[in-house]
Amino acid sequence: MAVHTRASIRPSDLNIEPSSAALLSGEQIQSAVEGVLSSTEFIDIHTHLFAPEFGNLGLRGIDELLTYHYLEAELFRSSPIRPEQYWTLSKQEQADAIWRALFVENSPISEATRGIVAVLQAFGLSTDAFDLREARAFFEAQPVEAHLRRVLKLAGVNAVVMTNDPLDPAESRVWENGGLKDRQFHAVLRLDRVLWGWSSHWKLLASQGYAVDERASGNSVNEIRRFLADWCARMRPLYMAVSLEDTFRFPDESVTNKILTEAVLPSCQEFDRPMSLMIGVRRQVNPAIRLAGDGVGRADLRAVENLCRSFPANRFLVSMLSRENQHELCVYARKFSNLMPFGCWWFMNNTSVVEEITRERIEMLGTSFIPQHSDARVLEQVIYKWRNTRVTLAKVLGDTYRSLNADGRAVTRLDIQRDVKRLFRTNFEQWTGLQRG
Ligand code: FIX
Ligand code: ZN
Repeated sequence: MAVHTRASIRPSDLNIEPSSAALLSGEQIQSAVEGVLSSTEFIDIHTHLFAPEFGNLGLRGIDELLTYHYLEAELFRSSPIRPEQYWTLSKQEQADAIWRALFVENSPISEATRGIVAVLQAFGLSTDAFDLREARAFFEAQPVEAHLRRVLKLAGVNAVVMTNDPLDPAESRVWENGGLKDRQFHAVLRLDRVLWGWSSHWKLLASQGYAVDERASGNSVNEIRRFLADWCARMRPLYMAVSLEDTFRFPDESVTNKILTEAVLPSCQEFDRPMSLMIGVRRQVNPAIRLAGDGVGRADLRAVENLCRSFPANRFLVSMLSRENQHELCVYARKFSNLMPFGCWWFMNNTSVVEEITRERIEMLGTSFIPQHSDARVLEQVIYKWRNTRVTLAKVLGDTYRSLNADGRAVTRLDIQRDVKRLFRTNFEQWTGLQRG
């Protein structure tokens, strides 16, 4: 009986480049994987970057890179400066202090300090200068628009998903005056202040004309849905999102649960938007160091189990902050097709952990997950965060395809292109309809 296999298909039948349909030998796999990873442009599904029309909300340049809260946390471990002293300094003085302590007086071997070195290298700047004059002059001289496109090209990213807070006055002004125009940037309706910050922020909705109250009682739920509908029309968000503490429980009697189940998830269904849950932060365990003061805690993933089961018509993009929650998340994703694990969030975004988690996810989910997002807060960070991801994925995917080859199935460049595209584009496009624009 004739068995039709890929070997029996002529590339000309599929109008494809003959070499990409060729079966790769074990030796050829690694360079094919690296080639495909470097030639595939990724979608960065979660960042804190802003399109040019948001002006100075978008951070870039050496002073912002160095005063990144990851580096501030490391400064206070390697310098006698006290947080209260540090906050009295100007941005430039803060950057100088961080450069001196972490790059001059110590070796920049942490993930975050190595990132700065990689960015300087990418622009041909010296990586071991005693001060920041050269770097400052370079970044100050970069025309905003051209620099933005160049950075995204260097990062191999052609679509950037922002984090947009409808209750942030500076952002609201932009949305109310023309909104987003840049075709490489996409919006997300971030609802932290509405969901877990309700008691402090409900008045903001009331001041915008929504008849809500502190307990979200009476007609508040309908008014919150009206608020979400108005912002969906204004922002055309790809998804709605919230970060939640490690203590998050579902179901419970909290206002957060009430707003989530009676307003947000029904609105997600109404507008066919996924809901992103980023779970496991312990907010402000050390308030003295501000943004750097958040910690991590292991969460009870039964909340995710209950949400996926109770809301089968909703799609959940889920990222867990604690390493101890990753295996459970993979198992739950095997149980619920409305659950998409994504990214190695924040304290997880270290090469050794990214490699471990990605191997586990491939073993348990194949290509049905989204491996990474940058979480970049400063533009140029996408350069090293995506370079690190490509290096790690080349290692993991290379091993995976060599194992498949050893199992008895050869792979082609086409297979690798399809899989990489699914991991870093198609999964997200299908869940958000990004392609449909
Ligand atoms: O909640 C989030 O989106 C987190 O990513 C941020 O709050 C966090 O400060 C961060 O920058 C992590 O990388
Ligand atoms: Zn983030």
